[in-house]
Amino acid sequence: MPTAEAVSTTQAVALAASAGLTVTPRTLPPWLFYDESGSHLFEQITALPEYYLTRTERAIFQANAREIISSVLAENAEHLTIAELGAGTATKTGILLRAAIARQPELLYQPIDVSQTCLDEATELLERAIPGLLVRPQLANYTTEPISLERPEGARILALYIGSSIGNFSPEEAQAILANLRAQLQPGDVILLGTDLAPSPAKSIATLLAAYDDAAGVTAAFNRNILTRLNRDLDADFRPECFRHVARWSAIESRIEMHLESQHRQTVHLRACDLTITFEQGETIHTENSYKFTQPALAELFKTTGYTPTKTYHDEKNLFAVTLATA
Ligand code: AVI
Repeated sequence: MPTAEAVSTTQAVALAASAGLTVTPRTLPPWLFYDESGSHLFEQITALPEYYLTRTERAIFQANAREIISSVLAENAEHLTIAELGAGTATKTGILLRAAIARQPELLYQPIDVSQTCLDEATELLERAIPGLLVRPQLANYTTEPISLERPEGARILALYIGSSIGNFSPEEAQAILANLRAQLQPGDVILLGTDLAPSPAKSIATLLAAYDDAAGVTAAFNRNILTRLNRDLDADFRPECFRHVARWSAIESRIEMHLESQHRQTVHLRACDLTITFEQGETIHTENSYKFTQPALAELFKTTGYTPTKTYHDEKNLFAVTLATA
């Protein structure tokens, strides 16, 4: 028998698919990417030569972790706790956790994620790898539910929102997420935000597009996997190979968009939703936005959500930014 969690996820998939596929333009929300094989494909994406985001952010952490931790502990703060929104398996976070443990014998790490599997994996892995680390995971959808952070006596909170995760939300949603987090913070607490940067003289649109349309076709498989998921969860009969992966740069919205384009006229049945949909040739399903930021846009985002940016770290090529901002 399916578990209660599986049943409610399937209901959410059915709701999302019937809402998004019956309107024009057709859309599917990006959280649908992350079933087991989608999560595995995303892991592969992060190691692709074209997908510079993950390795660039990791290199920024490696070069600056000590300074980042010191700046949070400045001004008489004796210790800190690290929280993380959308922690996933927290692979890059280890660099910051180790730098913090070098400054204090024990560290409370509070990862927040919608995936229990990711939280369990991160907890086991990190507690084994980093002596002195206490992981207290929180299963929550930080985009819609209020979060609650623990504060050991006298500790500062360093809240991480890294990996360009904020880029997958609309400007309004991004503001709501940061404001939701801000409500848990006190003056002196710090957020560390990892964002991908908009094209500039140093960063071409071609570089951006390649990151979302790699030569090996992993991102295309990741995009099409959303249809495979609907086939499984909703007893649908999509033929994913009949949809072309499309990545586009929208200068107006400052975002990469991912779409699936129907290669010919075709009819699809989603039996669990009692839905039949005909796609015309060239008709698209919009599956993801990935917003790219300029410095002024970032400054505005911090200002409207109640933070003061104090330092921005870049890679040499100005591809990616990691910004520290105080509450
Ligand atoms: C998870 N997120 C930050 C990725 C991004 O770059 O927007 C998702 C992704 N989509 C295609 N490739 C990677």
